[in-house]
Amino acid sequence: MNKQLSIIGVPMDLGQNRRGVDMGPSAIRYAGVIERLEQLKYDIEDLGDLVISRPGEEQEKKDNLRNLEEVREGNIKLAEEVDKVVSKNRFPLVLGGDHSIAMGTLAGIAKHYENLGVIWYDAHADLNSGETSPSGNIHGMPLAVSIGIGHEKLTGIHGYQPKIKPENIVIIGARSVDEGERELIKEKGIKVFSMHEVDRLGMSQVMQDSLGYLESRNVDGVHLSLDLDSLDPGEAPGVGTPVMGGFSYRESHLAMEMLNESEKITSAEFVEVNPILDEKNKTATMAVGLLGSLLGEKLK
Ligand code: B3U
Ligand code: MN
Ligand code: MN
Repeated sequence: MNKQLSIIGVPMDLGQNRRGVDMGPSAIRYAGVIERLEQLKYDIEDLGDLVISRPGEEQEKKDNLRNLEEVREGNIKLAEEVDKVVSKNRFPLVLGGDHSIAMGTLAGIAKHYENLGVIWYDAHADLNSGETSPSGNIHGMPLAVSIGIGHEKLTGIHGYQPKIKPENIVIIGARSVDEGERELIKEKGIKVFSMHEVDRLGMSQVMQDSLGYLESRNVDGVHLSLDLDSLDPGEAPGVGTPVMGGFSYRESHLAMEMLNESEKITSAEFVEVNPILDEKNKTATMAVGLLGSLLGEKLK
């Protein structure tokens, strides 16, 4: 694991329609992220939080894309920041914010790799576009945008597209997938470990298979995009779109520990922490604990 790590907070809540997820980076900082990673002997550069502009009075939803201009603008800034971090050979750790910020994170990272792999740890597939989305919320679209599907103002962020190949993606934990997303998964042959597979195989096997799959694709880096709604709402209640039947604390720690052992992860983002919907900062505390395991905390 690259011990030079840079943190970027992204107080973005415009990719969906519940306020509060913009406070995610503060909540994660308050839960002690810096101290936790310093204990693991990381050299940390905290780049603070990006400035995300507020939308006008009217919540615009042209083309079924809520707050398109503001979400685009925030992601352009994020892509530039992340790009600089990777150029300095540092590990980018992005703290959200809603999941729309994965568009900017991946835009900044992927140009540094020939064949980037992505692990999408989420209750959702985030493979919608304005045409298929039931909500018009851009946080349900970043994975589609990153493979080049969606509005040009999003797919074109940071001046190139696509960012990643559909065959280099592994989705883990999906249990709420829309019709258009199912079709896209089938059409593009995207690898998905739904909760069904996790229940049948166990998390250990799923992680082993996920890493094996990415290795067979000859990826030269792996980005982890972790949406806290992948966890069960009982364990992580502070998220905008909770879905029953999610991962336990233990399963998720095991997953993070196995990713750490693999030494394959080259960047990460933790998203969708909403302290307003949370109970005593439980979800941010969960995020910090999982980050600890991802970045090398061990008992022995
Ligand atoms: N698939 C639904 C719901 C959703 C996606 N991502 C989250 N919720 N967090 C949609 O609106 O696209
Ligand atoms: Mn998501
Ligand atoms: Mn989700």
